[in-house]
Amino acid sequence: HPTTLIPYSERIKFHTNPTAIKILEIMDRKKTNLAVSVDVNTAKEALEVVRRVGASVCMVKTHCDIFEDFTPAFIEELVRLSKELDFVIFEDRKFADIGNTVSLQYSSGVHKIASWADLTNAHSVPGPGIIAGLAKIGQPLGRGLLLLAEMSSAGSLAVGGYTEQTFKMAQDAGRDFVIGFIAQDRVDRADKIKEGEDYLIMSPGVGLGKKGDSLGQQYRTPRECVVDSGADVIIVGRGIYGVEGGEQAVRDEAERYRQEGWKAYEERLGK
Ligand code: 5BU
Repeated sequence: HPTTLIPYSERIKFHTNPTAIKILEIMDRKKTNLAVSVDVNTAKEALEVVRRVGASVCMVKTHCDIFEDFTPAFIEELVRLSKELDFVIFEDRKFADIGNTVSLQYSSGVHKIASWADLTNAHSVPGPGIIAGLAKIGQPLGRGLLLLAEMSSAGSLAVGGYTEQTFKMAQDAGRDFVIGFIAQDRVDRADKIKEGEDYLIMSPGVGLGKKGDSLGQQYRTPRECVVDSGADVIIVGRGIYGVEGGEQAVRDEAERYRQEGWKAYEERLGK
């Protein structure tokens, strides 16, 4: 796939969205294509994980509705850390409703996601109105959107024609807000992308140990994702924050995944 042969830094020129540009700049500057997912029960623990892994990542991924102690103060600290440690914040909200509803869910309620998350994502199942509804809120703020073209879980229905039409929906929406996909492969197929288009492919379901969990999650190694499947960003949750051995072990594990992901990226560039 042609995109996978271009260094992250040289892909900046294909983008107009400020969040896409920021992600590529950070990846190049910190030599990392690692995103850590902090799916712990409390905001307090999440901040502890972020302080440990922040230096090794280009992105921190949240599910803010998991935290039982969610407050605006948590967001303030997370945003402060994102500046201090140089990463973007991705709220993995997986919006899935009509445009009007998602624009309210994105801007309002307890979480006010658009006010702090650089990046969020959406299912394509409702049709292009979901992109328009989110863009109305997020685009003026410079936020970015990923569409869910595939999932890492066993038996996912986001395959084949669904995946292809999700790609087409992103392409039709233009390049200013939709910056890429959550996927397991290069869903922006070489025969479908147009001159000057560049999409970021982010893959969850990454682990160096286990091959899955008891609830359908499936893991591949960083090398399988980045070299074999052409992913640009690898997303790791339990493989990093769940490691036994305390604070230093989490730091070390994040660094191990960063190195694995970067080594795979260099291999794919032919370095
Ligand atoms: P894990 O602990 O590395 O299995 O966590 C993976 C994270 O990525 C978790 O937050 C999921 O909600 C998220 N995820 C995923 O695992 N697979 C997908 O296809 C998508 C998101 Br989309």
